[in-house]
Amino acid sequence: NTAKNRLDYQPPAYVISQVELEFELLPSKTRVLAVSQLRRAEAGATSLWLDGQELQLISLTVNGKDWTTYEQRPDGILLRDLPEQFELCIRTEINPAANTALEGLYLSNGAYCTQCEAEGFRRITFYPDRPDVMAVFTTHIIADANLPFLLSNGNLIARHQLADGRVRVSWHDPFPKPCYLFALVAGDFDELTGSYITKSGRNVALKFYVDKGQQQQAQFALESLQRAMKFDEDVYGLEYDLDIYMVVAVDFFNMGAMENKGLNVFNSKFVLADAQTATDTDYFNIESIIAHEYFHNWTGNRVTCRDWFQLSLKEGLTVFRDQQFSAAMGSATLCRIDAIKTIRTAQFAEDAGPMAHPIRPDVVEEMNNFYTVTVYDKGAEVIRMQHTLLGAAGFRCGMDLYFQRHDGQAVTCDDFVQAMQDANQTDLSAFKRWYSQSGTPELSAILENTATGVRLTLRQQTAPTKDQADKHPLLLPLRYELHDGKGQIQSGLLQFASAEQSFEFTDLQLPVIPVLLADFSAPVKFSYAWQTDELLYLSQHAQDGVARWDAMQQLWSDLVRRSVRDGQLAAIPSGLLDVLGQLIRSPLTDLAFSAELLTLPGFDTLAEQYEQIPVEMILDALESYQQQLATLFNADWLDLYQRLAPAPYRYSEEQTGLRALRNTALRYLLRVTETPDSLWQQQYTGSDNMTDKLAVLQALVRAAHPQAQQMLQQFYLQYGHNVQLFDKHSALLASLGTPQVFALLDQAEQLAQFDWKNPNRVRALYAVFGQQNPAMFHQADGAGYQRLASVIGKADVINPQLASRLVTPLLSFKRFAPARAALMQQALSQLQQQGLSPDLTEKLNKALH
Ligand code: BAL
Ligand code: ZN
Repeated sequence: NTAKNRLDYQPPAYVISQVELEFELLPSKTRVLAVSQLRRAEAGATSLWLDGQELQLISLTVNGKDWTTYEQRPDGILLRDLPEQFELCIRTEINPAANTALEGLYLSNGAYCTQCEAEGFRRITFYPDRPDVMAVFTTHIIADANLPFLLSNGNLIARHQLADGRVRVSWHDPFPKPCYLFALVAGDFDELTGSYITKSGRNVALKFYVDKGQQQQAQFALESLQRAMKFDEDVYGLEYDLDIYMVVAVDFFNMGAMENKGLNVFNSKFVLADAQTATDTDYFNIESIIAHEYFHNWTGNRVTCRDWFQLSLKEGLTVFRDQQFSAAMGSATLCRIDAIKTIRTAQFAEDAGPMAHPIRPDVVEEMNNFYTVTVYDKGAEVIRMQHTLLGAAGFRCGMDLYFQRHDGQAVTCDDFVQAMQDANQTDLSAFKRWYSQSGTPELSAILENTATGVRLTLRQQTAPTKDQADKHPLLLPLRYELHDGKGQIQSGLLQFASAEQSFEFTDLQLPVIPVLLADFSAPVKFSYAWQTDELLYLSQHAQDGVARWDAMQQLWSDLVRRSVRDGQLAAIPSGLLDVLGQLIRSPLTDLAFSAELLTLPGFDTLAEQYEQIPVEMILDALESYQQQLATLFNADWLDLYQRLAPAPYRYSEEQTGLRALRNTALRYLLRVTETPDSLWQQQYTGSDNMTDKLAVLQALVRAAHPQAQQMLQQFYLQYGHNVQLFDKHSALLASLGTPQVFALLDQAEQLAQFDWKNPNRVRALYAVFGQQNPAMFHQADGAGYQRLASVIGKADVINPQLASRLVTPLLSFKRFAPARAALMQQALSQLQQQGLSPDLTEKLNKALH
């Protein structure tokens, strides 16, 4: 067991002021020279641990002398008898071509690139690979002239032609940084350039590097970056700090993107977009991820994490900031709905499974396993609650103080909350339990009349999780609306911090219809005994858009719950049909919001509401309800579809809304046999954009339409040469809810474009199969579990991070009925027979013991 504990933190024995790196790039024999200036930081220390993995050590000197007092181990070197101050010079050789784990320096389609977070730098050279060692980096890259772009962090300071024909370039990053923010890229790209003038008048060069021929597809990302830079100045007063900001798009990448100082590396699917290859959702994601990585320049890079247990310090905060940005660029309500879906599906599932952990974990074996929805998305909710409690102005004061105190430092989540507290002269100590407690709080409410008004009694409890038995009450900021049903509303913010507490409201008598979690003001499960007509009322009259949507979601989840309980489908109340009919016939001005109101909760959202997940019953109920809505409102759907005429494609809020609602109508229409094929065929062939084409395929797949497979094949033949579209084809295929999917997956693995070494290719098939195809993944004979387990076994040998992410849906086997749980467990146990990476080992040990 290699578990590390948060409380065991020790400051570094030596610190590094400067490091000079020189790379001589060759695919299987890259030479790395690292010259570091070290100084003792811990009194009396004479030894120093340097992390190192998969490195060939060539030489090691201290102050110019060969150093022999060291001990080499499989995971690094322990240097002994060190002076107080010294220059350490290490030469190593590495093999980028053999690096399929995609950590450290590797090759992506012939281009060299790096990924160092969390612990990839140790695969480049021996170094104290920990975020609290911050040094000024100078990087020299020597490569053949066929790699015209040689990039690293900071500013370009030199470029020379060497006598042997090679080129040597030098970069200097004046901002001290931990090695996880180091980056190097070398390749032949197309370059798209732009600029940004900061609020203090500095001109920043913006450069995007993409595969040849794709330059124009980076235009939207470039404009997104400019908007993000402006947003951070306007909202947080934060300006960019180097003369150049570079983004490189690569196809081989484990994550979405990486915020390396001045040189972001992106998964190409989050950079490249045009109407013919990207959907509205892709555009949204690109804008948000470009912003996320940019915002890290302050929240992550200028102020970084002391240790990896503090990951949410930068990730929770930066997700919150990118959510604020997306909300400002489009519809705040829709962005919020998106975020809520993530919490209610993946995050609640994580809390209820074997990997449950607080947003600031206490025990970690493999750090890569903690880049989770809990650290990121629940982490963002925890920041959002502070924003709610302190108000926008108070939160800004806290951020200002945080930067004033900690710029250039590696700090903790406690330091962040301290700054928030001090700037607002308030006490957040009760709130801080959100950082240390895992699990999903369950909140319930009762309303009763008193002599003077209404009493609201709240209760909260958090069930024990795999990692923590004892739970305590949390401070919940609750945005409420109390409706008297006649148009009077009392609204405000409650702070609820004990197991049970009552709040009195005067000038009010029951009946009162409550909204208690407007804007999802705390990441909890909330239950209240609403009547159907009360939810229908809220769906139309709640002031908060999220609450209106939530009322609709609640109506459906109540219906599904009753169907599950009674073993027969509960009838859709006529009032709900009236509201839906009204919406279809005359949608709200916000068309995208209307589309959300007309869409049932997904399987995953519903599943998280059951201790033991009744797979078939949820799927059957959802299927039946959607079929009913399709049939009952057939004429209205058609009418709606025909009224929403598309204009030439542009990515705009208005057009996105129109497409979302029109394609919602299409999904219902394709469930009805009377709908002529010409309707969807026309959309497929006639539309000028990928959003609408793909919507046809999605609708065919979801409706298990007889022509779904044939159309997928046609799509593949027409568009499969483009990797982004190849992945879209894979994802559609993997979500086919019929048993043919198994044979189709086999075929897809054989296609020329498929590559086990490319995480995008593998995820498009198997992350989708495991996470978005509940009917087939959970097929009763266990074929889905077997399939995923065998893929994971294969992937683990190539890329442990990829394998470890794919395993998530199998880990929660205890949530299912015994027969199914046994099949899932069996698939995991078989997998465990194989020698596994530390990544999978940690997860399987937790799940199976
Ligand atoms: N730091 C890893 C990628 C991201 O969260 O931006
Ligand atoms: Zn991030």
